[in-house]
Amino acid sequence: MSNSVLIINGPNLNMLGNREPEFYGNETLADVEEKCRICAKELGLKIEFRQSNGEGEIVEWIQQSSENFAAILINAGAYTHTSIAIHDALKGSGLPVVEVHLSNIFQREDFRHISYISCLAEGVICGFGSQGYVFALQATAQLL
Ligand code: CA2
Repeated sequence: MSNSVLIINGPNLNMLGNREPEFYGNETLADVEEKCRICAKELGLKIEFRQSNGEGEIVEWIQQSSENFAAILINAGAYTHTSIAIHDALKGSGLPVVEVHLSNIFQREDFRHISYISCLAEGVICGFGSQGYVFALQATAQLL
């Protein structure tokens, strides 16, 4: 448990590889998961990799996370920019949080410049595509 990381992917990330490769690359979410599994093994971490399009489901996962995980790595997708519920759940979990985004949200529309997660995250990685998940796992390993 002390080396277990919950990786949460939010809405539409199940569509990766299908559209908008200029922002999100050509890899599918399964490819990103595989990359994380290889990296986690090297780092001695256990991962649980999940995706949901539902805000409530993500909140429930976070509420239950402290029982089984030592840290949360999250790409909350568009909920990053809207969800006080996910913010509150993350805060309540008491776990260290690392925020990741495939695209550089600061090069994009103004509404993507706001994150309700960044203020409680240990750190934020964005703009490096799927490699950002690897950087985020490395950072998480350091934190743990
Ligand atoms: O850059 C990121 O990782 C984002 O979290 C991705 C979200 C976006 O809303 C955030 O602002 C930044 C979008 C998830 C992927 O959406 C897709 C939609 C259609 C096709 C492929 C992916």
